[in-house]
Amino acid sequence: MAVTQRINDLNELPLISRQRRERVLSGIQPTADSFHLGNYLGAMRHWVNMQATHDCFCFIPDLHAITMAHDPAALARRTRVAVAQLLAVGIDPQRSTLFVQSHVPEHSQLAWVLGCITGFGEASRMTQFKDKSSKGGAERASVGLFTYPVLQAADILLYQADAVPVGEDQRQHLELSRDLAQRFNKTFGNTFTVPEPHIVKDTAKITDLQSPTAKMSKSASSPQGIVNLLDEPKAIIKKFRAAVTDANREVIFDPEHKPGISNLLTIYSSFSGKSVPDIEAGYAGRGYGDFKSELAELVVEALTPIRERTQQYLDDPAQLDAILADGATKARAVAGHTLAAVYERVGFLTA
Ligand code: ATP
Ligand code: LTN
Repeated sequence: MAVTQRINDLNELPLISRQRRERVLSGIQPTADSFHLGNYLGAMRHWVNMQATHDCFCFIPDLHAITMAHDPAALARRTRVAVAQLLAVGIDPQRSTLFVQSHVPEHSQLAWVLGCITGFGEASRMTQFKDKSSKGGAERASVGLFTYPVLQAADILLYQADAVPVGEDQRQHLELSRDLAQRFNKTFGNTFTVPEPHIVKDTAKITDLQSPTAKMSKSASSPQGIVNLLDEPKAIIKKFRAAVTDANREVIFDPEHKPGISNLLTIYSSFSGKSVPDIEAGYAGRGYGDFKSELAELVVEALTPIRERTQQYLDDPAQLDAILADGATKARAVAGHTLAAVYERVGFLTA
């Protein structure tokens, strides 16, 4: 296709349209056999709710999942389980575009271009890289782990996302995505929407039940501190009963002095829909025991249908594949459009 023809097409189909619904995009890595309460309350639940008002893109970043050493069979299994869990919590493939990152080659293609406008020093300041690379010795960290945030920027900018709902740990990566969008726009002409982070303060950092000042994380050392969406009721009850709490016996929200009980209160409030002061009032004078076991019951009640629905999706792999094929087609239509504009603007010849 002639270059002028392509430019005309781009003008007809503005990349950054003012008329469309606000677009949100987010992803969650397939790095465990189950997602956990932090992923659910900090991120996934917001994606589900935003489907009513936004044009949602929701994906599994499997390219990101190979930045650390991984087992190929586990990655394939976890990618399926990840998609099944997203469907089970309420991501609706009719309303949202649900896809797997590696099915859309434009992510890697845009990441290369963005990598060429990212400073080495800028990438070196990413705290997640510092944390993750220090675990195995910085020398042995992969270049992929280093450029991880650039690929993340490509994920976001390809879809012209207005907002990116994530937990607090992703704030710095979003800042980089914004910087790269602005830098590209300034250098090569207006091309990308500059995305806003959407971080819901109350649930932005759910902490580990065993170390209540650390983020609940798939890669945490002790499984006892992580409540998984796919845990059996018995395991959930056991983990809440053993949750580390604080010296006195009052159920009071005070993150600085009582991080354990405050984290449990946040979880309680999210699942019950009750405000923290109402919950505090309900447990006045009753101590931790009742509170913990009633919280465990609430969580079991909420997670049981999610676990059952996940299994139903896993039992029908053909349906899962069809959903993903459809999602990839929808995603590529948008991603291809942005990438064509980028290639044009940086001066690549039309193939
Ligand atoms: P890993 O340990 O493999 O880095 P993770 O458990 O931190 O994984 P991610 O896949 O990195 O999870 O994150 C998926 C989404 O869940 C992101 O939006 C992230 O901000 C959010 N998230 C992860 N952990 C928490 C948490 N403890 N509290 C709130 N949000 C969280
Ligand atoms: N780094 C993210 C996962 C991720 C992501 C994205 C989140 C990859 N690409 C794009 C939002 C938008 C994480 O949650 N650890």
